[in-house]
Amino acid sequence: QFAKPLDAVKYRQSAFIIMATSFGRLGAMVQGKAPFDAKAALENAKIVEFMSHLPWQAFQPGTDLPDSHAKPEIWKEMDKFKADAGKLQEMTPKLVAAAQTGKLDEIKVVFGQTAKTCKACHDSFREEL
Ligand code: ASC
Repeated sequence: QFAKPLDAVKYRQSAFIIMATSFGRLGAMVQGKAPFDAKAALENAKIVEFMSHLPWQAFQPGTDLPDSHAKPEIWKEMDKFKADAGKLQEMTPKLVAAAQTGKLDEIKVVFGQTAKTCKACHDSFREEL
C-alpha cells in the first residue's frame, strides 16, 4: 500500500515521531520537568495509544533501507517484532486509563512500564540513532 519503499520508511518514522513527541511530553511531567497538567497528560496518552497501532504495517518486505535505523532482524524475526509491538499495544490503553485517573503517581508507574516496552524493542530492532 506504499508506492515506494521510501514512502513506507517515511510513514513509519513519522508515526514514531508523533508517538515519541507525545510520550516525551508525558515524560516531562513524570520527571517533573514540566508542570503536571491532567488534561494535557490525557490528550498525550491518547495520542500514544492511537499511534501505537500505526508504524508496524509499514515494515513491509523490501523496506529495509540503509540509514533507516531499522535492523535487518525485523524481517528475520518478524514474529518477535510483531510480538514486541503487541506488548506496546497492551500497555497504551493502560497509559490512557492511568491518565484518566488524573493522578500523576498512577501515570508514573504505567509510563515506566510503557517506556520499558519501547526500549526492549529498540534494543532488538533499532540501529543506534
Ligand atoms: C521515549 C522515547 C523513546 C522511549 C525510550 C524508552 O520518550 O522517545 O524512544 O521513551 O527511550 O526507553
